[in-house]
Amino acid sequence: DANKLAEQFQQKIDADIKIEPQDWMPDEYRKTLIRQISQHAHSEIVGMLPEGNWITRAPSLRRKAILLAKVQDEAGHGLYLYSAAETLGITRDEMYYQLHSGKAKYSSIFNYPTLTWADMGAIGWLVDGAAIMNQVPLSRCSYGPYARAMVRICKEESFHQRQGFEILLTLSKGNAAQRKMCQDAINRWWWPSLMMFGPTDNDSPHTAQSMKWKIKRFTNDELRQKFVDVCAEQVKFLGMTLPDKDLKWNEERKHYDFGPINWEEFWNVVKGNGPCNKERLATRVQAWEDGAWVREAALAYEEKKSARKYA
Ligand code: FAQ
Repeated sequence: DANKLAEQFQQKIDADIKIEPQDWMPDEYRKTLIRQISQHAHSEIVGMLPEGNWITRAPSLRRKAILLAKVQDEAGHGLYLYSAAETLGITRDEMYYQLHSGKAKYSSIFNYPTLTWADMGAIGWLVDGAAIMNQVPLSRCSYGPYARAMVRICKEESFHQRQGFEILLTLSKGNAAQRKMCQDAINRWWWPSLMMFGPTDNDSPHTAQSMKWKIKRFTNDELRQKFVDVCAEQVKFLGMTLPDKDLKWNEERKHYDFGPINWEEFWNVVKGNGPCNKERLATRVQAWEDGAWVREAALAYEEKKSARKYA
């Protein structure tokens, strides 16, 4: 019966046995994964837009080629993740519909503008840095297809993170204007990056259950703290600072203390009222509509081909 199945399911999870698409799973487990994986996929797709803004304005051919490759990687991650979500019984069209109609969430971070070239560095260092901190544990999550997708994605994210740090390192050794640009980008991206980890554990409705199911291996606050600890050290190599007067090593906790996060700003962005929410969504919808003829042509070609086969 249902209770017995649920019990056996939890035993598998406790024994670190992966759950695969054909296995029995509780409805809520399936729903949670569809929610998280589709949001993650949407984030990769919308996440191409802030950087896409700089492809035509990259300062050199080398920088342009690297940025183009990075943005292409993100498209790949999105498609990979949509495939993982499809194994749970949702169609890609349904997920696209959810995104384009504004119903689906995607990471708050991609609703901020990219004002200067230094933002490409800050996104790589901080946004990809935060993404890796969150995604490495996901490669051990209980759902097989999601865990396996994370392995390759994390390898590529590590490269993205380094390229971002290298952009900032170059700027940090430049002239006064370049150093100022570098610090300004760090100042603007720091707090939104901390918000990527989600609300504090007390305000996170999904964390407790997702930890039990080993979808999450660490809580939002645990991952955020690890990220702060890493960045507080890395920023020293740039000779820059993080915009937090309360950032201070706590010898007792063996962690950095940090200042309060503006949760009002966070929820405001999540609800659709961030600086670029409307622009991002409109750009995605436009791209979808502009691509309609390609999808139609591909379908027509496929139909012709299969008609020929059976004629
Ligand atoms: N933005 O109870 P929790 C990338 C929502 S990296 C918007 O804590 P959960 C790579 C949450 O969905 C970015 N919404 O939820 C890249 C929930 O709403 P719901 C993507 C947020 O799921 C780099 C509600 O708040 N990474 O794309 C955010 O247990 C550079 C309550 O929250 C992933 O998606 C937020 N920041 O924990 C690309 C990683 N935080 O669904 C381009 C996978 C929370 O009830 C350039 N996801 N919410 O309506 C996760 O690990 C989790 O879903 C969390 C949230 C940790 C994000």
